[in-house]
Amino acid sequence: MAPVSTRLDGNILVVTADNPPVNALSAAVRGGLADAIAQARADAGIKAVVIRAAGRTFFAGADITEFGKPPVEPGLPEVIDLIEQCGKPVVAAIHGTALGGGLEVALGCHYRIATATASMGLPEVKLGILPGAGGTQRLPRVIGVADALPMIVTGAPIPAGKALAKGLVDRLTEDASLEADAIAFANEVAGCTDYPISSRRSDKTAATPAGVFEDYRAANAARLRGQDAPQACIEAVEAAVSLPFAEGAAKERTLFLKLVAGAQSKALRHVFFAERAAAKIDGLPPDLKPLAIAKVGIIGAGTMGGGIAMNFLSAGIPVVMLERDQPALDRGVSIIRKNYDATAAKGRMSAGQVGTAMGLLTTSLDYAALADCDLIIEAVFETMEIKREVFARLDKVARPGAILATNTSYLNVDEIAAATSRPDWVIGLHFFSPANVMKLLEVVRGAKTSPLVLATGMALARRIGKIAVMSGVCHGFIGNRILAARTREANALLMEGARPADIDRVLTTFGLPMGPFQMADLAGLDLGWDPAKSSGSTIREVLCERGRRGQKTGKGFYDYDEKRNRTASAEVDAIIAEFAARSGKEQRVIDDQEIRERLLYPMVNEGALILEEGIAQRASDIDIVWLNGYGWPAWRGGPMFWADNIGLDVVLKGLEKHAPHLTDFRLSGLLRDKAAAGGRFNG
Ligand code: T1G
Repeated sequence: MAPVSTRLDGNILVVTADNPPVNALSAAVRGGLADAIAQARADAGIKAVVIRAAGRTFFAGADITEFGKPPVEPGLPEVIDLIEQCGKPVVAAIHGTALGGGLEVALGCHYRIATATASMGLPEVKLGILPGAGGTQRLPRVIGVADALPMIVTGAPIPAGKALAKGLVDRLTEDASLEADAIAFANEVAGCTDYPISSRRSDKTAATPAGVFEDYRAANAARLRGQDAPQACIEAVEAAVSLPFAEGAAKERTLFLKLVAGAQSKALRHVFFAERAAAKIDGLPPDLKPLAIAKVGIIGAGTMGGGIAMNFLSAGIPVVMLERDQPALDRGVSIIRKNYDATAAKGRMSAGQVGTAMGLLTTSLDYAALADCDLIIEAVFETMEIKREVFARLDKVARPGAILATNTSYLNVDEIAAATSRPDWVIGLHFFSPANVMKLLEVVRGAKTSPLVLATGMALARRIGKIAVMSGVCHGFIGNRILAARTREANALLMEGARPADIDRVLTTFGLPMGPFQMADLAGLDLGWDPAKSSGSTIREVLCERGRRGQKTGKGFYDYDEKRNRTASAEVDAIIAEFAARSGKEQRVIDDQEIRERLLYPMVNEGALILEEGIAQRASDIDIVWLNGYGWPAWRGGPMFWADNIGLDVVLKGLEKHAPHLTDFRLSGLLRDKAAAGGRFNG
């Protein structure tokens, strides 16, 4: 069936696109829109046009699956020009998410009405490109540069109410009456004199505050560093205010074509599809219906337990939180309240929403309070002994059919499950700290975890707004196991003469938010350190013994001023050199290239081992873990995608070159074989 149909309603031509699941503007849809405009121009009886979409949303953008393939006419810019030059009023009827090319189609229309629940935006920058169908030229003309610039450069959508306030839409309506209201609106504007089409075409140059571009560049320099698309977005909007429309559109096209062919956009498009692939579990029966989770129990009201609880409370799911004593419980509740108040202070939640969320929280000191929970998550101390004890108790109080989940970051989920009589109901739900903020959730499948429990875990992750990746059982699962491989090399490099600040700088220059020693100072060097037992047997112990316990003590691997600005410490370098000498380690100068290869290549190798062992379903899952759990720069696509692009043979040669220095290293056969065959991890 053609994805675009038309019908006449009196003198109004109603054009409906129906291209599930999100009405992407495929070649067939573009052709259908062009035909519909031609029909409207040819028929004198037609006085105005309504463009709408069936299903759950107005056009959600160009069809991303077409990128990288030979272009098919008509192109989207041409279709939008046809709409704008139709000669009769065209009204966009927007519901759902009008995104990218979808909003650009709406901008080519002369009027826009939207449902109150709709949102709209130009997220192309998140794909490493820019709005390539007139968006950078029309949006500034419709809502002004000051409002258009952040929308285009950040890709963040705005709700319909804000769009109305900015003049991006002309009227709000309800979902149920959108089509009828759009037709009524079209009748209103058809032929009316005080809304001449010429005044509605967006080719008038927008007024621009002086210095808006310089100020924006200065305010966002750190955030935009290394990324091509945001810079190009700013350049395109500058063209919108300095050039006539046609020349500005040509500039936009040139910038778009350069970006879409570039490595960063290919990486970001990989990420887009990888995130969606991660939600799919190979081999699960397609008709498997996840269990309903109506009440969650959480054992442990510490930072993790409180953060985990917030995910469910914010999703409207009641939580009962358990602790060993009342003071710990009270502290936990106050952590949650403080976090919500901070969110409300930033305008991200209303006081009412905070009240509703807090109203869903109950607390108890008694395991019996968990008896009617559908899911119980343990977030207690990270020792196997304590976790097995907790699960043995849960086994006695949890109702049959309740899912028992551990939040362990490293420990063996099968061993924990074995403490119960129901290992098929046990799963790992590894949240990342802060659990109410970090998007990543590793869903750990035990050897006996049932498909139903696994499917429920994955569905629940989506419901609470997490990006879930399934992992098998190994020490550290996917993310932390790869982090451990990097940490081993970072520590070895210290002993061989690299300075903490150099190692961190190589990684932050690469695009990671922090290096291992900045992270260590933030977390605290004295995690798990016992002064009574300390024997100066590691660099961290020596630093702790010298009072260098991390940022919180004003010094760790770095020195910190009262504003927590960090500076490299000559004292630390001396301590490390002395420790290395005592350990019989030769110190030498190590260049950035060696540091980078020795930190990143072992990560790729560990990812390959994880694939070989079936711990991860696919290489792109590993990419998604490191993007969303550790801040790997999305415009590099993830560690496995990045390795594919530099060449697995280059990675292998680098590992072979550094082999004499590598610590606890086992070369992956998969990496070796793929390198030899000129293969890629990501297909
Ligand atoms: N093209 C092709 N497929 C798309 C698509 C798109 N634009 N958007 C979504 N899909 C697929 C997706 O892969 C998944 O497939 C299914 O639809 C459901 O998506 C010229 C050049 C709209 C908010 O960046 O943000 O316009 O896995 O799981 O969570 O300037 O999809 O089922 O096989 O994400 O409800 C700009 C991208 C494109 C919007 C819905 N537009 N999409 O979220 O469902 S570039 C975007 C989204 C552009 C112009 C430029 C979200 C959504 P499958 P989903 P969702």
